[in-house]
Amino acid sequence: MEKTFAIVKPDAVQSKNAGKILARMEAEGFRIVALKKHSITKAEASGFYAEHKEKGFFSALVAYMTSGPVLVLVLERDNAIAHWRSVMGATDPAKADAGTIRKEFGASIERNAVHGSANPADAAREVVYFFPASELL
Ligand code: 3AN
Repeated sequence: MEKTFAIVKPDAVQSKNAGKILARMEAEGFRIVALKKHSITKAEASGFYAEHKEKGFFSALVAYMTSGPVLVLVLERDNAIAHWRSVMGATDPAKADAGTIRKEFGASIERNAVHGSANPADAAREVVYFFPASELL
């Protein structure tokens, strides 16, 4: 069993698609290990996306991720990291395959509905970034 970290981003929460996305997570065989609604601070978003801080879209990304509450989650199943990324689809919803969450719910490359860890090292870092061990159940 593997864990991954996911975010239901502000656009998806605001458009009331969070419930459908949670149902899709369970339908895909993920166990929800942790889940909370959270308002990401500017400092948290800047640290979370530190790898992108030199990119032109960084300040817009931080503004967007702090524009409204999100759901943060830890998900578990076999091959969780790769499977969740395949269910999310490509970063740009316009390029995402039919049936993926970003195709269905993403509005743009920035407002793309969901996040998922890219690899095991990122998953480990991202889980502890938002959850103490006592909240992993
Ligand atoms: P992914 O979330 O698919 O792993 P990353 O890590 O390359 O994609 O990008 C992190 C986030 O930054 C994306 N989810 C998206 O919201 C935003 N982003 C990535 N590329 C762009 C871009 N070219 N323009 C605007 N926002 C972007």
